[in-house]
Amino acid sequence: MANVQIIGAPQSNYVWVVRMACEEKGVPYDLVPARPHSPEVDALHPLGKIPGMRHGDVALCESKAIATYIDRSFGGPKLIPEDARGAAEVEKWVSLVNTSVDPCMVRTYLLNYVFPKGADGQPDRAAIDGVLPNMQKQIDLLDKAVAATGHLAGSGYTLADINLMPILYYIQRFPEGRGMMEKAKNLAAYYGKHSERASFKATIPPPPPPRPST
Ligand SMILES: N[C@@H](CCC(=O)N[C@@H](CS)C(=O)NCC(=O)O)C(=O)O
Repeated sequence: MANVQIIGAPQSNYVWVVRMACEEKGVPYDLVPARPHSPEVDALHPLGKIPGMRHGDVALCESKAIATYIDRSFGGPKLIPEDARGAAEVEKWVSLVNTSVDPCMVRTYLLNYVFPKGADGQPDRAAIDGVLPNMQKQIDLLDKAVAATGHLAGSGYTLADINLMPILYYIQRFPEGRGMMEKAKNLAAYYGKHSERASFKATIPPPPPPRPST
């Protein structure tokens, strides 16, 4: 059968997640660059979001569904444990990150820097400042969550960790996120360790967002 196709822009944190899932399992894949709401993406996602995936006659959207399909269809290390409790722990963290952390840290904090909408094309300071207390709260809870095992779920590297790593990468491109990460000792150690994984290094998106001086 032809390779898995991952459809989307490599800069998307969710595209990055499914690429890392392939890399961790040793699944060959072709990245098909495509923007949200382009015809090839609209054909896969009812809301035009990335990533999409094609594999033979399987067409999918939504990063969690794609990563689960890859995990179950191929050999290699399990990204979602087989036991009910282990799988539920991973599900819990993917859900928490996708419904709370991503809206705060990516959709609000990061995108205000990357796609500035303030006066004179500058980042909207009020929007950024407004999200910082919530972001700090989330950094604190993540710092606590990884303290015991160095992982979000159980004691191994799972989809829960894969799903968080791109977000931690991106927030450190900007001053407040970098400052929060520096102070969150457990989370900083977690990021430092897992960013050394081959799956992470092989999928770092080109080019990184600019790093404004502090
Ligand atoms: N729940 C989706 C979220 C995907 C998502 O939000 N992708 C972003 C890029 S990181 C996107 O396509 N945004 C365009 C839009 O929302 O219109 C998933 O897990 O795949």
